[in-house]
Amino acid sequence: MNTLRVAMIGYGFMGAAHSQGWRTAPRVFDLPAEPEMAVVAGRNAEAVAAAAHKWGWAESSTDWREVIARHDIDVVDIVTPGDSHAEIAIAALEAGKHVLCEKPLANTVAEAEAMAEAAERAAARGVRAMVGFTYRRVPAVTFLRNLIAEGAVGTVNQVRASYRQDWLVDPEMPLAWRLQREHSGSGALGDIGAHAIDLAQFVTGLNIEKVSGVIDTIVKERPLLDAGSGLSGTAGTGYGQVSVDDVAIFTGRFASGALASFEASRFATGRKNALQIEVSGDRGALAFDLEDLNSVQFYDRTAPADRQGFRKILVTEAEHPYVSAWWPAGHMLGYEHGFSHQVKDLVEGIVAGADPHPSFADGLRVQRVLDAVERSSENDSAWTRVAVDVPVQAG
Ligand code: SOE
Repeated sequence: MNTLRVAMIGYGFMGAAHSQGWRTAPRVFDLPAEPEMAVVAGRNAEAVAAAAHKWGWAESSTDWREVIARHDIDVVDIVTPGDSHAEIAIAALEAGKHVLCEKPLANTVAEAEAMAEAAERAAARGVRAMVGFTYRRVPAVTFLRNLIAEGAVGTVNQVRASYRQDWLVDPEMPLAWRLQREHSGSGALGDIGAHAIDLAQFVTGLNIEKVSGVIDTIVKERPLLDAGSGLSGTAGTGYGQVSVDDVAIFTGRFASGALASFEASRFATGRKNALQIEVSGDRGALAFDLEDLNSVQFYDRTAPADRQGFRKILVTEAEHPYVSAWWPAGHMLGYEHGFSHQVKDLVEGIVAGADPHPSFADGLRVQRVLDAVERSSENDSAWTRVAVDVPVQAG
């Protein structure tokens, strides 16, 4: 069994989630290569050493450039804030390392374009690249996509996609990096709106061609971080400017002509992690809610009139995507399982010599939609075209 020695750059919330995926995937799936958790890199020597010990990485480092240059590293997994994605990913690809990069791909279209070009050059040398829109790998999401591809809803007329959280409703939540444009690129729009955009394009196989939207910042100043908070952002006393959006609301028009409505909010009081999508067609409809992630709701217009109604399909059968490797029917999966599925698909793609979805081209496509929403909001919510059509790669 050949091995794939992995280096993870970053060690925050996504570092914990990705580590769980690297640890668990080889214990659950019969992978064609064995990932080895070789080293995790971060800026604070003591903190990253503690993370390495806790999560099962063999070593820790404070120098990501040195890690990427090592000949004994095959894969680089980037879980840092978006302002370092481009520099790290391009250096890793040019060093011949396969790359998994967290979403959104970058903080700007220019960075995402450079990353997609680097990935294209690297692919010619057999080097793979993938962006971490992990919700594609919730079994219910892949199942929903497969049903749509089989024609279960018929022609897609409308899509409603939203991602609603409420962790910023408290005005005293401190000014962490996700609230600072120089680190995160945008706020709710890029952080969680990117998931809603990718989900809508992935499950329908359709490209968003133009958007009309508005973004807004509700709380414009927040307390600076306490020096010892351990959170990443600006420490100090007093308050600092929030430089990103709290809410993004926009309409999208697919190239097919179908219309979509989107919402990304960190002020949806009571909604904790509600990524939701509903796809409406002429033969039926399908819906998914991350807060009920083991099921889909299906409405079949072709059923006899007295039996039509949204019905819940529990996506826990062995026949459902990814499920057969886990537990018997009805034993449920959780948020963390998508990260094991992500590792499985990445390792299989590397060994097969095929870019696993979503590619950096898919990530660039999402970045262009994010950019178009911001330009629309700056232009009185005028319809704004998404810069370039990049085919949504079949997953
Ligand atoms: C925001 O709080 C966040 O952690 C996003 O950054 C993740 O991408 C999303 O999956 C969960 O919420």
